Amino acid sequence: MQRGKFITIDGVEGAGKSTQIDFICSYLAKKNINVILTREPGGTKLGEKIRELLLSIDTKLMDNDTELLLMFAARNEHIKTKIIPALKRGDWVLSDRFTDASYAYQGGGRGLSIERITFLERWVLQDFSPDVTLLLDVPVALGMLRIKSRIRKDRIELETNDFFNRVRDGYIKRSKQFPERIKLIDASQTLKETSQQIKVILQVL
Ligand code: T5A
Repeated sequence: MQRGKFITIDGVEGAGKSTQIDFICSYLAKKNINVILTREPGGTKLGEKIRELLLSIDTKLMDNDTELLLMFAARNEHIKTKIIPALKRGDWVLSDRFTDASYAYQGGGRGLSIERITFLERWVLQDFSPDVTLLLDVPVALGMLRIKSRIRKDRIELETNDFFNRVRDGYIKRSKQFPERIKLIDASQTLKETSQQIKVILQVL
């Protein structure tokens, strides 16, 4: 049985991940590829409970280290009980966000030490990594404009534009560090143009 491919999609708020996920799923379905759609934080029963804690505005004053550890606790469960078993079955897995988000949000946004994040990454992932990461890049102001009409914002969405600019810088830094895996996509283009950039990447996977 051939191992499935692991694709992750990431980016700042309002970059258009959810919208492009629909495109990717239908593209892969046309190729008769069975894809499991999942997300982080979350993706498992336990992980979804951790997601609630992480995103609820009731936990506004969460310590930054607690936030990082909860992200990795959910990720550990996600990888071991869902992602790796699916890949071993030969299914493809598409995750809405993954470890790069911890580097961008907790590293870039919160200013936590990159060494500490790398330590957790090695502990939880060992040598496991996505086959490809689609990084949807959009100026923060445009992303915010796209989600402006949302009535209820989660704990992280309530952060400042300065925070999200640091997150964006964190993602760009990651893409320069891992240019083979992380594909930078200009998501400020129209939906169709953005999908076209993604299609070109999927065609050679
Ligand atoms: N987090 C996560 C961490 O801090 N650390 C971690 O390790 C991890 C894994 C999770 C939160 O957790 C944080 C990051 C996040 O803050 P989430 O569920 O991923 O949250 O949710 P969001 O990032 O908030 O995702 P959004 O749903 O807000 O953004 P999307 O999915 O990028 O945007 P989408 O597709 O809903 O699009 C937003 C709007 O823009 C329009 C769409 O139609 C929609 O209305 N749009 C476009 N309009 C014009 N042109 C385009 N090209 C467009 N693309 C989308």
